[in-house]
Amino acid sequence: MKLSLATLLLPVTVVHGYDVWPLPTSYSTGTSALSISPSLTFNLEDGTSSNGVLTSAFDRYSAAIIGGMGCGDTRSLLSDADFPKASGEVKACTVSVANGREAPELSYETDESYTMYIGEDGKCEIKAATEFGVVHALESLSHLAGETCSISNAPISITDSPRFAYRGLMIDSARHFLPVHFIEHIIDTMAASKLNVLHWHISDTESFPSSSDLFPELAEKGAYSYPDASYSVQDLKGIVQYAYNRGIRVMPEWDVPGHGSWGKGKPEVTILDGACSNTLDPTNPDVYTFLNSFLTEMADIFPDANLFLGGDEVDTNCFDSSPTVSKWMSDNGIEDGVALQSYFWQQVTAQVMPGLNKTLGVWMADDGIPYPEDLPAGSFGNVWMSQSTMPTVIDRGADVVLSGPWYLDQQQPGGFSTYAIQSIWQGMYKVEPYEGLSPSQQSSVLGGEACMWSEGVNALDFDSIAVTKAAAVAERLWSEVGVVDLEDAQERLMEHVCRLNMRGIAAETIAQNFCLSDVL
Ligand code: CP6
Repeated sequence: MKLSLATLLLPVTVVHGYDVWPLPTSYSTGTSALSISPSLTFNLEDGTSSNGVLTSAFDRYSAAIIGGMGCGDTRSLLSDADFPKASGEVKACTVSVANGREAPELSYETDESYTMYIGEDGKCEIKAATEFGVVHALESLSHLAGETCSISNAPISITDSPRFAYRGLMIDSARHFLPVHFIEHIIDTMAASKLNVLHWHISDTESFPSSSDLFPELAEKGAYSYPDASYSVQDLKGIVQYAYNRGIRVMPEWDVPGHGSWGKGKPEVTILDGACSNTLDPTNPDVYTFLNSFLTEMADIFPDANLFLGGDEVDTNCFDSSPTVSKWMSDNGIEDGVALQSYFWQQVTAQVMPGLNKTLGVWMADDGIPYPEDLPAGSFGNVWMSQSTMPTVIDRGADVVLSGPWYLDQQQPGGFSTYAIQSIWQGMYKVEPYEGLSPSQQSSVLGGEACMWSEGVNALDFDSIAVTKAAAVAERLWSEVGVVDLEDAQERLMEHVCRLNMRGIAAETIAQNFCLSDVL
């Protein structure tokens, strides 16, 4: 969506007083207005060395801030009355990174904190421990600058860092294919709300879009359409790099042993004589050597420390309906399908994970399957059903990520009193990940994740269904525990939605207001 500037000749009232979403840890503002120079630059302080993350962030954000309305030529489109009298001009921001690195690492240990000061005279200073803190600071600056290339509330002093290190969005490219440029767009929407883990549910029963050099037949035969609806190895690497430059980790998921479409390209590893052709055969030793080879190749493409392998919703009838699997189970003293899943995960732990050097993540349902006891020490469970199962999962030995309350695609049938989005975003915003946990249990919570299952969603309705709600979750995971005032959040979220809309992101609006995107 390309927004035209010419329509700003319309008599619009430019609203000043932009806030930052999610709300920073500590945030003080004044009442002085500043203009932002159309030649705004970012200058590295002596001793801070430049690298790709910083230079690409400077390019993006100077373009976003200056390319916003009200700078240079476009400023003349607005009337002077739209700008409070500026007490100074922001011409340059000095940026310093305490622990600058050539290729900074993105992990739970990454220090994402930053401070930013903008004085009444236009002085601008950004300080961060790592390059990714600078990325967050620049995002915040772009919020403060709004769409008018000016700042209304100097002096501004921000000290900011996230509450949780894992702030995820899950996307599903198996039910509907999501083109590469659209995944980059999703990454932009994540950066706008400081989400930092893209959990990519790449494949499922419906399709297998990711390519592999070792096993090309997986995508050739498993994609909805090959190569059009597939990701080349180069595409996968490009998405990882795109996300990295924005401080976002990409955690890939190939769901096993169920929820798969391995059978289209490699039928020999699936259950061939049972009811479920989408299910890997846990009794076949070749399955583990195959997974090891495939995942070793993928580990190189996706450098993230986490690897997600699903484990959810295996129908035990998939095993019972197969004569060969049933016979193997009785020969080997494995009582039922639940015990066979335990066996599967024990083999993955013994044969697949060693050498990959990855932390394993799985979905953990209310029944606890896959059991933490069957997984490598240090594995984590994504709690996708009831939040009340968190203490049980933690006590059984897993770290946890909470996603159950945050299923973005679960639209509810509505009544007449209010728009569904109101109750949905507020319900999601109110969730407290530590609820019901003792202090020691709390230390096992890595964070949370909003999930966009895509059976009923494609790239065209993705933004409107996911982005506003994901922004609400993002504030819960970034801001302090006490940031719970719904009225205050509503005001700021409306402004954030307007900001996203101005950027060409079709986030769902939450209440009546005027946004410049309406007249563009
Ligand atoms: N696909 C996969 C899904 C779901 C899961 N795994 C799912 C189940 C219930 C709801 C929403 C999504 N569609 N592979 C469960 C983690 Cl309500």
